[in-house]
Amino acid sequence: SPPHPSDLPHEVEKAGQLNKTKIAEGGRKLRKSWGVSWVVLAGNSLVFYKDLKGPAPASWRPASSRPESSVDLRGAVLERARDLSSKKNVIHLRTVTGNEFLLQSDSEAEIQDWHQTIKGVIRRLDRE
Ligand code: I3S
Repeated sequence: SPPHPSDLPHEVEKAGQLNKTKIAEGGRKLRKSWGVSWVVLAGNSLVFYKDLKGPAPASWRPASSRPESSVDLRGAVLERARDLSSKKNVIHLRTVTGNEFLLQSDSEAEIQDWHQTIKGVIRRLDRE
């Protein structure tokens, strides 16, 4: 069975629902495919879970769901996406391995908060 959140080694800094698309893999451009994900920022990673059908879970981690993927934030670059999407409130994340993601929220305040919080983790890792 999946670990209970309290058994996990890292504290969750932020979690929530975002629209997400991967736009590059290892530096190779991918065709966009937007979808809804549960995104969890914990430790040095951004972790993506499949969206749940139905109401939002009470806890940050959808019960009995395994992460779809996880991104190592060490050396990553995060910017507001200017010309990469017609959508509003989009951030662009590029990892050292050349994987690139767009994350989008209908709420400008939410995407600003994600931007600042993820930036904080990247800066902390840069100083280590
Ligand atoms: O950057 P693009 O290629 O204009 O991205 C759009 C397309 O991926 C489109 O899919 P199809 O080309 O398969 O029809 C998506 O539906 C759009 O959402 C993408 O643009 P936005 O601006 O929404 O990121």
